[in-house]
Amino acid sequence: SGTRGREVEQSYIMVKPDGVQRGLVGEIISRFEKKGFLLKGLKLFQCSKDLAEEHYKDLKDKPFFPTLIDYITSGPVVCMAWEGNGVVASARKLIGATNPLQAEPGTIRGDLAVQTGRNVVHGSDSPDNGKREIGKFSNN
Ligand code: FUP
Repeated sequence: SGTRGREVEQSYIMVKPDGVQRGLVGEIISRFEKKGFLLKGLKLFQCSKDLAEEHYKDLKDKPFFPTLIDYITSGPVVCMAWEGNGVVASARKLIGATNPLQAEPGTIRGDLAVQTGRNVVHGSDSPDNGKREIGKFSNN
C-alpha cells in the first residue's frame, strides 16, 4: 500500500555478540553475498538495553527475556541492511531454525551453532519489520 510497494524489500540482519566474538562475521556476510543479495548498510554497534528491549518487545513476557537482553548487549553486534526481491523470507531460510540443533545443515545456524540462546544471527520476520528494524538500528 502507499509508496511501499515501489520500494525494494530489505531485511535487517544482525550478527549477534557470539557471532562477532567467534569470528563469524565474514562467513555470515559471505553467505548473503554469494546468494546474490545487495549489502546496503553495515556497522559495528554496541546495543543498549533500551534498544534491545525494543527490538525484542514481542518476547517481553517470555521467561528467557532477561537472559536474551543480557546476551544481545554482552558485546558488539554487526548491523546490516540487505536488499533484494524476497530477501526477508530467503534470509530466514539461509539462517535456519531458531534452535540451531533443529536447523538444517547448510544453514548458518545449522552449520555454526548449537544453542538457541547463542544462535549467532538475527533476520527480520517480515518486510515491514525489516524496514522498522533498519530504521531503529540506523538511528541509534
Ligand atoms: P528468530 O526469529 O529465529 O530469531 O526467533 P525468535 O524471534 O522467536 O526469538 C528471538 C531470540 O530469542 C532467539 F534468537 C533466541 C531467543 N530465544 C530463546 O532464548 N529461547 C527460546 O525458546 C526462543 C527464543
